[in-house]
Amino acid sequence: MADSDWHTNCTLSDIAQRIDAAHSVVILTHVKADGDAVGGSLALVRAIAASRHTSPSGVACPAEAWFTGPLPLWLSAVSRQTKSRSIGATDPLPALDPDLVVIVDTGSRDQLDCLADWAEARAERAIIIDHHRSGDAHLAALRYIDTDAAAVCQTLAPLCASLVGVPSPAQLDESIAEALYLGLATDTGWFKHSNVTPAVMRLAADLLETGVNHERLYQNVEQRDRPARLRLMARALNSLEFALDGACALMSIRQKDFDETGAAPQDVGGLVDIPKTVETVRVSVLLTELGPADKPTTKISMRSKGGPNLIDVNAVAARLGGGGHVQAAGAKLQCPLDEAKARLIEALE
Ligand SMILES: [Mn+2]
Repeated sequence: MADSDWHTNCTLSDIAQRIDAAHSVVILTHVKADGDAVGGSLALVRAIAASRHTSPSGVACPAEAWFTGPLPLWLSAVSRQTKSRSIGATDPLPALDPDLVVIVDTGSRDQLDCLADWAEARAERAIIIDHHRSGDAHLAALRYIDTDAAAVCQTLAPLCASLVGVPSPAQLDESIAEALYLGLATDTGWFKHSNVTPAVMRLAADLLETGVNHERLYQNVEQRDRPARLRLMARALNSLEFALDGACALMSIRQKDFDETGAAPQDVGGLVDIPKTVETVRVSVLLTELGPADKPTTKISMRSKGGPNLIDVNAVAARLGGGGHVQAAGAKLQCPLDEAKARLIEALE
């Protein structure tokens, strides 16, 4: 469900004022947080802590980030003990009732997972900061949505600077800058995608000025695979097939591939991009079979290559009840993998 009120209704300085006035702030983001979600959440907690002259890892820190679903394997390498919690579907909700909720990198009720009801009940004191094209506006009274931003961290950078009282992100503390750089780098495919603009590169340069170590961050985030992930990658590549005269690459991962390789759901991340190296491929699709066997669900991830023949995968995903961005989108279908594949090909055609 997305609504027509999905647009900006406040300024970043309104948001900074609300944050400054709050005694306690909880930052929420989408389930299965990625680099932008984690980076944006950590950057805000650190900036709020810095603005109050407290430690972002201390008990006195007035802000904390809450995550749901599986967390990235690299989280501990970037978290620096910044105040956060991971909340599972069966966990009791935290007793903390903050006076401000900031939702970053999503505005979709479904994406808030087990915190959806909790967040919805606090919409009057919630702020959404996002860059996605659709969302549930009723989740927050204040919304700042910039669909031109490559990453939510691009929007959060000037907000963080304003919170800590510096004129430019180049003057931020390196720990805040690293979190922002993480979001900017990962949402642009480490500065490869079409969303890389002069403003993205200028912000990246400003963040590097603070002492962010690009190579260490890249190693921490992108070069820490377990061997099981490569075994899963081999299964995915082995399933590779082409449709639409080679313009569409399809890979399938079935439940038994997870079982037999020992790979975890988060090991799937990034596999969908691999077939884009084939010249004829305009869209690459990964279908993942999710359990249980009696109620099969298939997750579809799509990535499209830029250029004159661009396929808008957000539009394809929308036809299947999903969404995302022009070049990266997905959907979840309540059907077996082979049926999902047929429906997808039909939608692509
Ligand atoms: Mn993002």
